[in-house]
Amino acid sequence: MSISPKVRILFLLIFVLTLFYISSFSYAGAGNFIPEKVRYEGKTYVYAPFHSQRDRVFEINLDEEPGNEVFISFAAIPGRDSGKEQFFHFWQILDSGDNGYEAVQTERSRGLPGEVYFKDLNSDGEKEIFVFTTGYGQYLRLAVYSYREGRYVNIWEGESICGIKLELEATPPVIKVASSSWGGKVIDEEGRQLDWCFAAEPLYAVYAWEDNNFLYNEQKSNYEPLKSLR
Ligand SMILES: [Ca+2]
Ligand SMILES: [Ca+2]
Repeated sequence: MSISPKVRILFLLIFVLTLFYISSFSYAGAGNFIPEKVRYEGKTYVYAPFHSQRDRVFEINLDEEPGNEVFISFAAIPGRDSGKEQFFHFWQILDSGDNGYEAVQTERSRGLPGEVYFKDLNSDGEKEIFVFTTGYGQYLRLAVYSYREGRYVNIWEGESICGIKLELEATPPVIKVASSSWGGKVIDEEGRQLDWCFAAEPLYAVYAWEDNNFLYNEQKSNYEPLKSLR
């Protein structure tokens, strides 16, 4: 029995499309650590590959047990029945189990994670995690997570449109939240006194590592944030 060329082309087409279908669903981002789906607070979110350039994967030993854990962050959209195109940002900690790496903690983050740092500040053997995110309007946000009683909890969070400095090597480690120096007097190159200019050094509210958290430090600061932000 001979197969007509049209049928052959049809079978070839079905074969190629099947391969394409399988590959498009098995793609799971950087190093295959980024999941295709994530469950968070009872809802399913689907990985959004159009934001893959901002995926983050850090293989790092977070605790004192040998072997790396994996910290990942990525964007995902609500399951297809939500009818919304809104997307959310998540980070996860993966630990190696019997079936390879599995998520042991999933958190939704405000804004897209950028730089992430890890350092054990309270010497309990579990590294603290420092996640910088960018939000709408160029806001830079820093969230600090510490391992407390079995999971990472958010112990400090701050944001600023003027920047945030994280100085983990300082003694004690500090976070400096910048604020525009609106009332600052600035002397320009020709000796004129200006009320404010873009080149002025911003003011800083400084939070120093003390009592297992970053606490507002009046002596180190030249700017006092609202009490609700301390
Ligand atoms: Ca480990
Ligand atoms: Ca620690």
